[in-house]
Amino acid sequence: MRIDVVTIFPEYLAPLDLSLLGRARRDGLLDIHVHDLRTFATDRHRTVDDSPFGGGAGMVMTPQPWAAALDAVVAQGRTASMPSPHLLVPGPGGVPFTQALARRLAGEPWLAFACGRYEGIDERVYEHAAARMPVTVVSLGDYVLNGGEVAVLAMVEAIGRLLPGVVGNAESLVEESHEDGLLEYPVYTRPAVWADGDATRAVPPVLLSGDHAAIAAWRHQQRLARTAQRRPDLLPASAVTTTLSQLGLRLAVPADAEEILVLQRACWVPEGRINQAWDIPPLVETIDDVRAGLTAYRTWVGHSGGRLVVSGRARISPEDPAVWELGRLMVAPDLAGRGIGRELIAFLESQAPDTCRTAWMNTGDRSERNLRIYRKAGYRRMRTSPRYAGTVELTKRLR
Ligand code: 6GU
Repeated sequence: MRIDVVTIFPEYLAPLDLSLLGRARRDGLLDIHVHDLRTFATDRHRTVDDSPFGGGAGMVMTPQPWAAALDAVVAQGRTASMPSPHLLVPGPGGVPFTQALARRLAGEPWLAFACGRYEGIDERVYEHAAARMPVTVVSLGDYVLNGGEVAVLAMVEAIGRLLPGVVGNAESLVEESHEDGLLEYPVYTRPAVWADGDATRAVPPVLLSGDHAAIAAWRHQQRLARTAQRRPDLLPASAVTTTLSQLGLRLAVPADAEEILVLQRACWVPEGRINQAWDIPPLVETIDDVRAGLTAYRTWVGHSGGRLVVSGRARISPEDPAVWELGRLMVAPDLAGRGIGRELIAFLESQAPDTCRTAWMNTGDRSERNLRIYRKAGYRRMRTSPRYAGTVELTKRLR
C-alpha cells in the first residue's frame, strides 16, 4: 500500500519509522511518503494561511499550496493501475473512523492524508481534490485536536496493521475489541497468585481449569458485561436493559413526539392483530394527535441504547378529580418479559397527586397479556359498561 501525507510538520510523522509499521516500511509492505506543504507555497515567506473571509477567529489554510501539493502527490504516485489516491482529511467534523472503515481502507492500494491546522482548509481545496480523487473527511472522535497529524498516526497504525504480513500473528487480529462488536475480555499471565503488597490477587480460577468450553463461556460473559458497562451503545437495548431504573425516565418534551408515535405503533400492532381491528386509536393517531396528548397528559419516556423504549402517561380524570387516569403504557417489544411494564405502572401510580384515591386504565377485552399484567398489579374490572366497545376498564384503589 502506498500512503502519502501532506503536512506543515513532517517531523510529527517520524514515529511511522518505529515498531511494526517501521518494519513494514523497511520490508516494502508500506510505502509511506511525507510531504512538507510549505515547499509548495510560491511566495517569499512560504505562507500557507490567511485570515477568514467573513471574520471569525484564527487562520484558514490557503488553497494554492494545497492544490499544488495534491497535484504533485498524484503526479508522483500515479500508475496505470492506480490513477489517484483516496484522499482522507482528518478533522473533528468528519465521518467516524471505525474498525470497519479501517478494514475498508486497508483494501485500497493508495491513500493520501491532508493534515489541516488552524481553523481548517479553504473549502475550495475539497472541490479541487474531489474533481480528481475520492475524498473523505474522517474524525477519530468527538474532541478537538490541534491538527490532523496525530490522527494520521492513529489511522495509519489502525489501517497498516490490517495489511497481510504487518502483524505476525493473524489470530490476534481476529480476537480483538471491535472486530465483532464486543469489547475484549480481560487477560492474565503468571503468577497465578500475585502478592501485591498487602493485597493478594489471584487469576480467575476458570482460566486454570483446563476446561476450554468453560473458559470460552466465561470470556464471552466478560465481554458482554464489559461492553454493557463501558459501551452500552454497542449493544442492542435488549442486552443492556433489565429494569426501569436503568432507563432514567423523564417527562416527555414535544421533540419526543415522533419517537413516541413509532413506539406506539410497534406496541399496538399486536393489539390490532388480536382484535382484527386496525382502526384502534393508538394505531391511527397522527403526529399531531401525539403532540396534543403531550399537553393533555403528563407523559414520561425512557431510553436505552439511544432509542426511546418506554413511555406512559397519566392525568387527573377530567370527569372525576379523585381518579388518576393511566394510559399509553408502552414497552418496546424487544424488552418484553422483563417486568418493565409492571415497574412502569408502579411509577405512574407513584406520580398520582394525594387528591386521587383510585387509578384507572382501559385495554382491549381480548388483550390477555395486558389483562394479566394489570391484574397482577392489583387492577380489577369495573362492573359498569365500558365507554368504548371491545375494551375493558380497570381500577385500583391507591389510598
Ligand atoms: Cl481526525 N483531526 C483533528 N484535527 N481533530 C480531531 C480529529 C481529527 N478527530 C477528533 N478530533
